[in-house]
Amino acid sequence: MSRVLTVAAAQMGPVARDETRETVVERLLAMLRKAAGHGAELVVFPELALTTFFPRWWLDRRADADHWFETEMPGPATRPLFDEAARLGVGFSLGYAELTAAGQHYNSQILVERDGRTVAIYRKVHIPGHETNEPWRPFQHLERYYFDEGPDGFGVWPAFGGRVGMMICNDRRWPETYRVMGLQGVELICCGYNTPIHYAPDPSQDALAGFHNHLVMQAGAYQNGTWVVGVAKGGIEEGVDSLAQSCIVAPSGQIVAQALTTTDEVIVADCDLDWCARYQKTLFDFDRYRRPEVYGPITAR
Ligand code: CDV
Repeated sequence: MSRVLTVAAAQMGPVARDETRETVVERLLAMLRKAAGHGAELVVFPELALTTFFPRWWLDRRADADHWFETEMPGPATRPLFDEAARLGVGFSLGYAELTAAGQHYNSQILVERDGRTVAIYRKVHIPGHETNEPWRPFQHLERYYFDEGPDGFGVWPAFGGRVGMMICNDRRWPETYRVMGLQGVELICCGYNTPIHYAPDPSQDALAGFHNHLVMQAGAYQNGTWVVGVAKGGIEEGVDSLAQSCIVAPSGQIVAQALTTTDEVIVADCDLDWCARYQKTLFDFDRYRRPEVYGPITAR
């Protein structure tokens, strides 16, 4: 049986601070339908897709930010996306801010199968930025103030006829992210991101933002023999220019589809999941060649 999965990356342009969830979901629906028209079976949306990237602003009372968070998924505003996806028989992965019943705040990404079943919720492991507000700081990125660290690590789930994992934005820069999933036989990783192009702590990196974005996802794909779908919320959002360049990367490390704009844009690729074994069972045969006894420094504190 063929294991060619048609996957879409649904890149978003900016979401304004005052944009409602309903308006955003209309944009997501338009891209979902377009992707379905191209035969997509899985549509990957960006990190924090439902709102503007609110961790760029400090609020004295953290609870005042709770309106950016979803307390149920789907909730009233997101239900139309779930219903339409199930009607079309298309699965999706969606990034959003999650507030749990226990009061935990996570930067999360849900994976939903083609029949509407929730496969998993991934909670971001590597949270960048600061937990306090010091006005002298050049880099105002407060993810660590608003979000708790995801406690579950990197899972891999049987879904879409293969083995699917998730990571969010900063996770994609860490080789450990891919390797933990690679050791579980991952075949496709969904990754949403919001990446400001100007990196104030070291502006020499600004010109390399696009290069680094592709470098890490292409290397992670190749070194673990997996498809990687990287999806941006790009463009100038509330004055912050953010990287677009969404792409779909093959297990060979080659980019097979890439967004050309910085706005809402759908790109599609046929992802042959059997391609993964060609890399996972040859040069990177973990069972034969791995040397965990010499990797101690990776896990030592
Ligand atoms: N949302 C992110 O995790 N963004 C980081 C920025 C802050 C460097 C990233 O790695 O793209």
